[in-house]
Amino acid sequence: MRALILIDVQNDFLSGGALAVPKGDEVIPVANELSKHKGKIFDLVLATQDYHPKNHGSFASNNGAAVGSMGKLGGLDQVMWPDHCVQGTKGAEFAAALDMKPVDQIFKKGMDPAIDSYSGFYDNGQKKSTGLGEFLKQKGVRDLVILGLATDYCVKFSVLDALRLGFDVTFVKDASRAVNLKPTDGDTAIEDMRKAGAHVLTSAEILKKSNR
Ligand code: VGL
Ligand code: ZN
Repeated sequence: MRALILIDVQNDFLSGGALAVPKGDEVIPVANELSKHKGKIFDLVLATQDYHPKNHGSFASNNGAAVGSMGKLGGLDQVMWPDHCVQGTKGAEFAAALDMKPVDQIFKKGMDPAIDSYSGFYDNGQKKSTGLGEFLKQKGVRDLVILGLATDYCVKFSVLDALRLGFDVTFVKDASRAVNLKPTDGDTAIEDMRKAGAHVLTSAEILKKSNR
């Protein structure tokens, strides 16, 4: 069983959004192309949604801090982000151009104001599960193909948790974009994922390998 996982393809991470990822919009057509193959290459298509209360501790505005500075949250180092993906706002919604019809289930994260949650599996303290890992195991899924936003945060931490949980993980290079607070962050994240055991492929390579 193989699942395609779309990480945080939400308005606030797209152009014009509160935490716009450079070229983030470019992941949408690639995600749509891959999710068309549900029932063939992929048995399941899942999505994660960053979904913060407006008092979330990762927001610079709630800490009297400068956006992009470093602070602490839940005893961990924490980037101070602009307010983003606030529950009930347009920015938290999935991109209008993202095809949600193939999506079987959505896993929300980042709801606890006292800790951030980059990974789609666990919060940053690895304390609370979103239910994604349990859901996948229960469905008998062993292989994961992961894409979305952002390469150097939520995608990377989702891939690393998935590997730790024992899944075979493929990261889709052309279907992900990085925040790049430092210009090399995206490339470093890809190296970290590769070193941890992820396959790094393009969407074309995935389609070709599956002969479709
Ligand atoms: C993300 C920063 C803060 C992400 C979420 O989806 O990569 N990055 N919240
Ligand atoms: Zn967030």
